[in-house]
Amino acid sequence: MQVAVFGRKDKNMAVYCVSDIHGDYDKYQKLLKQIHFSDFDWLYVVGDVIDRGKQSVKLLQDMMLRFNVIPIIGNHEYMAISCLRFLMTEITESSLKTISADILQGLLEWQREGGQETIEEFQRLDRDTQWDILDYLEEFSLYEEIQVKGETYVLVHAGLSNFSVDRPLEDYQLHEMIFEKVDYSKVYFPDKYLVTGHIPTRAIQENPRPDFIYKGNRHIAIDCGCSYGGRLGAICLDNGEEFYIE
Ligand SMILES: [Mn+2]
Repeated sequence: MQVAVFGRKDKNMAVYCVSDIHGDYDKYQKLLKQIHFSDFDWLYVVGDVIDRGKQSVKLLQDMMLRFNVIPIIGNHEYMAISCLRFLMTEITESSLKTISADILQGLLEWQREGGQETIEEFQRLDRDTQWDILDYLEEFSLYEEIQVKGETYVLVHAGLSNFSVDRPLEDYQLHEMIFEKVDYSKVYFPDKYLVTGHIPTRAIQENPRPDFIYKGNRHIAIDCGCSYGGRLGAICLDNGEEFYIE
């Protein structure tokens, strides 16, 4: 994957990261307003756009119209893709026979994790729009590596399982990047920052500020617990400024 380099062409542009919005369209819109998000800026959404909240589809539909909002896959998108792909195929006698235990298990798990709200919203769409949403989800990146003002950031939803500093990022499998939490007590890359969501910062032992962005050991953890009564947090990578929507 090519490393996007920012901060050279336009000194007014800024690069922001947010994660775990979980269908809270209103907080997302308030955030865009608070950061004065313009066509010169970039917003990386580091996974878990959907589920739990009531406006996941509305949120996706806004994101997909913006060339400068870059989505990275989270475990919730991964669950949704396999379930929606199944639900979109017509239920015929032959396909009913082929419902595997894996698919049923996947549907139950997605429902338990807050997928029901997303399914209900999805069902209200016409067929073409449903396919558009599914196509969009399938376009999410697995990770992004970017340079901002000379610093390098690796953006990945959950972490890097089976980590080795010499292992190229493109070598990691999906399940190694979206499920297991990172070890915040460990520095992964001595010369890069690891930007992750997935674990609300209130659950990070080393974090003195629950529900605020956590920085330490070259980690930047940005899930401020939006879907758990916390807040939506975002960081500007150009200057480290933090933004919060209550
Ligand atoms: Mn997650």
